Amino acid sequence: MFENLTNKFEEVFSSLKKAPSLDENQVDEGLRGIRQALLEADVSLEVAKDFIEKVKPKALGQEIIRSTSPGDMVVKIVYDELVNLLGEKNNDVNLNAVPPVPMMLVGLQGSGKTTTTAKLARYLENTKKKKVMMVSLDIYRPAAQEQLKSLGEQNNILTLPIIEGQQPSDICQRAISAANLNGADIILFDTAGRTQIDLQMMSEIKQIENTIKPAETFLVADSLTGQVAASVAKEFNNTVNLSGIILTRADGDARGGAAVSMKFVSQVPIKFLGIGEKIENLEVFHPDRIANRILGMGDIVSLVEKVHNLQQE
Ligand SMILES: Nc1nc2c(ncn2[C@@H]2O[C@H](COP(=O)(O)OP(=O)(O)O)[C@@H](O)[C@H]2O)c(=O)[nH]1
Ligand SMILES: [Mg+2]
Repeated sequence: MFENLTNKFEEVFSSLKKAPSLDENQVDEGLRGIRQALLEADVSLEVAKDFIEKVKPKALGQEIIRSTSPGDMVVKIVYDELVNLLGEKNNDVNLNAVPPVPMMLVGLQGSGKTTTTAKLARYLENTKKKKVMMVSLDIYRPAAQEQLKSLGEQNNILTLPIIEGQQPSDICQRAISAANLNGADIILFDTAGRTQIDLQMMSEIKQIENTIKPAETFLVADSLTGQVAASVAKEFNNTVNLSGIILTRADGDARGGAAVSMKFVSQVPIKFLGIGEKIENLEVFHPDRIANRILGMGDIVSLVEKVHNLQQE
């Protein structure tokens, strides 16, 4: 992920770092390169503009330009702003509710909801040591409920038995009693998507939200759709109270624009990345580590220390 962005940033930074001193023109040129890199990654114009506006006055500060290592200091400023843009820190999954803790996954059709439901169940069982029950509310697509059932069977995760023809609100009620009976700590509700946002889907997920009162509502969004993913999140967040984004297909996304824009555009933080089709291919999203990866510098920590030392001098 982020290969393109990383290559561009490396280009910009290598010329900035080579310069023994920096003037305003050189900083400007570097910032133009960064802006271009963001736009090519399919970050929205608004996000790119805001980013540059935040970096610029800091990078042009006298203490930076006059320092002995101005290039490194600019890298540090860009790194800090990138961490901010990505969401500062990861807020862990909220388990702070009376069990069985309800959580729901929403999103467009094909975004990866059902696969991600199983990945998340695996994560919560392995990492949080919780017993999870998975429930499909996708009554529209043939075989959607069976898809979740077989993921459960393959991976030894509890699912709610299917009753044909039952409506989502009744399935929700049945799930809560079944989870209580089975001693499940968490219920994951996989919902039905549409190819595009429509009123019916929105009113259905709103109803589910009212019924189950989820501790977490995750939007599952396809990283490959770039800016669109971020605006889809914004729209969903107008209807339901999204608590986090799970960005899927990050494994195939060389551009990474969705990851970079998501928080800014939708106001919702990314909590996980889907990085493959397998059940274990779910990664907790840490903005600082991702910023590190984007800037392509394995040793940003030592760079930060170096800058810190320079500032002490
Ligand atoms: N490469 C990759 N494929 C994924 C990822 N997440 C889901 N998929 C695939 O996307 C397709 C649609 O997933 P599905 O869970 O059925 O989507 P849903 O319609 O939202 O429930 C399946 O073929 C999944 O294997 C991911 O993180 N990486
Ligand atoms: Mg599905």
